[in-house]
Amino acid sequence: MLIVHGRANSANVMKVLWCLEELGTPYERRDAGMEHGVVDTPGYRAMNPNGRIPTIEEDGAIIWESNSCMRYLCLRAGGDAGGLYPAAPARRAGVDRWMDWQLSTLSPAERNLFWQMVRTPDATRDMGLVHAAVKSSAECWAILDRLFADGRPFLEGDFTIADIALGCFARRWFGAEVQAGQPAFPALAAWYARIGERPGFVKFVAPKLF
Ligand SMILES: N[C@@H](CCC(=O)N[C@@H](CS)C(=O)NCC(=O)O)C(=O)O
Repeated sequence: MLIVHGRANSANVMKVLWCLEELGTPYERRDAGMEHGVVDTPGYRAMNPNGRIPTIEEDGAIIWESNSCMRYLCLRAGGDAGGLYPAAPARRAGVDRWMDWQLSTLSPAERNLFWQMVRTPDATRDMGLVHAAVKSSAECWAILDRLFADGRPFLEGDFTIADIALGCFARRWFGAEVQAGQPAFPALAAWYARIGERPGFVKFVAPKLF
């Protein structure tokens, strides 16, 4: 049985759970991280020396880094994983670049928006950090808003794991929990509504952020 280690309210774990749902792959999830602990135990560190979540464990294979986890799930499904991870080099690289961009560019830009608005008590919230994060992440989301203005339904045309990776962080941008003067991005919002119809999003990403 494939095991996913990680609490379900982590955006990076959500990616993996949504991907598993798209693939129809059976799995077991075990809580780890934050109030659940586990990540600092020697056993967990032996699997994932970063002490971060998610980690996937299957038949001796250990995979961490959420985007690598999704790639693994698609590769083990075979072919192009029902279109989730296209096989043609240029199309696959097109998907990969958005996943790398999410990790390297979008997430650091957006991080304080989520942490300050959702995980920091009102009394200690630093609105300066919130506004800086709105500004820096708006620059990222504006790139996607311009991309979707050409009418494409998903990032690379058809729905792929790049939409999952970005969709989990779009949840923070559009979430009622983090409204803090963000600009409206109509083409981006239309994409967000499209991915919002997918059962994996409804089940794992749509619930209230905490
Ligand atoms: N780049 C990593 C980031 C992993 C990460 O930072 N995960 C967070 C949760 S989203 C974490 O482990 N937080 C510590 C904890 O939950 O104890 C990935 O994409 O998997």
